[in-house]
Amino acid sequence: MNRPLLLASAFALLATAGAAPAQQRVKPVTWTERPATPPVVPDAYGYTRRVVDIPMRDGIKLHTVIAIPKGGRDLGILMTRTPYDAESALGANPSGYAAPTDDGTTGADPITAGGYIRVFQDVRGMHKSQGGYVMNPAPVGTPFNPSKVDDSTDTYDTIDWLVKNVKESNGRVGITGISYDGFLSLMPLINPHPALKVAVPMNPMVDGWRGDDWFHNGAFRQTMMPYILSQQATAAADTPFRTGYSDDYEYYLKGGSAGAIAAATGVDKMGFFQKILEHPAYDSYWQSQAMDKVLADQPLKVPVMLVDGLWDQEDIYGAPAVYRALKPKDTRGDMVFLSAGPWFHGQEAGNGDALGAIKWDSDTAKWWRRNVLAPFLAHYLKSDQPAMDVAPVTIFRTGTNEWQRLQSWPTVAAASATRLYLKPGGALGFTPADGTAQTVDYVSDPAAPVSFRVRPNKPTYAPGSTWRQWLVDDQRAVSGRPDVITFETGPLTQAVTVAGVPEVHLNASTSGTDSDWVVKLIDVYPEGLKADTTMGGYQLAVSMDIFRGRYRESLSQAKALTPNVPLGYQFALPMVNHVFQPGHRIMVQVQSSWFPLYDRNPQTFVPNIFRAQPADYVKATQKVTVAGPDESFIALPVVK
Ligand code: PG9
Repeated sequence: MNRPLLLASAFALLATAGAAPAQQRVKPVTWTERPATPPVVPDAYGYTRRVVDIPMRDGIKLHTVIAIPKGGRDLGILMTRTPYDAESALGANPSGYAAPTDDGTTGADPITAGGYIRVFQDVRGMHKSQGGYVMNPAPVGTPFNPSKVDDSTDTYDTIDWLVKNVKESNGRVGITGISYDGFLSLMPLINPHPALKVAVPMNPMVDGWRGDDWFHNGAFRQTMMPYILSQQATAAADTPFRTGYSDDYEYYLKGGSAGAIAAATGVDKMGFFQKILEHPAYDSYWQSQAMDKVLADQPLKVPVMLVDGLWDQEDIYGAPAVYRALKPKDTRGDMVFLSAGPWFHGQEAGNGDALGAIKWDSDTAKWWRRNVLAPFLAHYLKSDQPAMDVAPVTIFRTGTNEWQRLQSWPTVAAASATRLYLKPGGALGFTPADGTAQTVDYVSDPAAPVSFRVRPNKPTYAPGSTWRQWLVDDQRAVSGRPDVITFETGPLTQAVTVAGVPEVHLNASTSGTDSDWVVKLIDVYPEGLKADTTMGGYQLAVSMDIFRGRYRESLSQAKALTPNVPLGYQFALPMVNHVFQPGHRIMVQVQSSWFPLYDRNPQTFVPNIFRAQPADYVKATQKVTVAGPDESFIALPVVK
């Protein structure tokens, strides 16, 4: 090495002598404990798993997990399509839903016990499937699906592949799923594949505006915004919505309008939220994809059993709505079935002996899986098509806690409902009040909205959240509030059985130019119950819902309310099958906010509540008519 270079090297060496030694480049380290090829692990529950990416008619491949009973042949296929990760859904337990009972018998779980080939598939754009993701995509041919594919065509193409490539199959395919997966069990009823023999949509999302996940009668379910972010930001659905608050009530109150919160959290960048923002009313966007409406226009080709939770906190509208739409088409009475249990969202797949504090004296979910779902699936999926003894309607009657097998539902048609009148002095009764018009008044303050649950309101899916039981919370939590008005009968001297859809006929004025009305039908337990003192005085809501006043004249066109003029509001409450026992009281509560589940009505009419400004939120004096010719009442489907 020549001198200058030597010196330069020496200086370079000296210059670095004091500093840490430069990162010395080393060869890639291949040291590992992972075997070169993954081991073949024994399958759980005696199933062989096969994972395939099935090409759809447009070439997009959908990730599909197939669990085949070992050594099985001539088996029915039961499939579930999902946005919630097929591989994790079909994890240890191949049924993907109800786990086999601890005692090892799987009779309680007809899916695993049924010996079916179980198939789970990621929908387009979610998890390991290719393609773009659209929330509950509208059917092909409707205004908001410009493409040639939807979940109906994807299911058709998947079934076609399965019956041609799964040699253990008997060529008979069923589809089932809860909630979003329930929506995905309805879509294939449009132009069904000939191998599709049965559909069992459980708690399906059917109409996102009328009464399922996104709005109820126009009031926005803003605590679903974290779900929108999670589902749409990435295919892995792994984007958290961190509020920094342990109480959603506090967070959403400080956040202002739902639109402001969306802008602050990135939710406003999600395509589905942008559609919600653009379609706050029940316009063609919502109506054209309401699955009860869509299927009402389709020929009835596949037997379907709608499964409903009477206290479904997420999709209480869907199953009854589709049943109502399809039943008239079922002229032979052997195509459309309804099951309804005392369940929260999806509880039919788990343990059904209680819901929150309410005990049902038996595991209603297990009974239903064993006595209804198992024979129903077997009849359509097994090669020998065993006979089944499943009634058109299997519904649990709470209060007496008994299953009913009925030929039709509801038992009491709306036309023959009995009027339950809201009366002065907080009275409630089946005879109208005497005298001229009177009102019961309260002040609704958007700065102090009525909490839908005891605070702190944990975020919906936070660890320890009891979200799924909120519909059976004791309403005494808010009964004492001055902005919750209460009407109550005396102790019943004989049972009152309600079987059908209660309909609210509220007459009320507001000093504002918009208003929400929440009406709750409640069973009040007697004090000092000998059997179970913890339930003394419990106020169990058997049916309740919200209506956004701006839509009173038209669901598709918001219109300002005339201040201080009594106006009529008519809307249905979720269906009921309940006995108010002697000694119990019937109660009705009325309020004008249900927060933070529903966004606040500013009570000033603005074109779009998502864009309401702080100054728009004003107190309003509400006056509910409780006597005279316009006395408010609930048309109650009382069994006489
Ligand atoms: N209720 C949930 C959901 C359904 C459809 C759309 C969005 C959310 C669910 O449990 O899947």
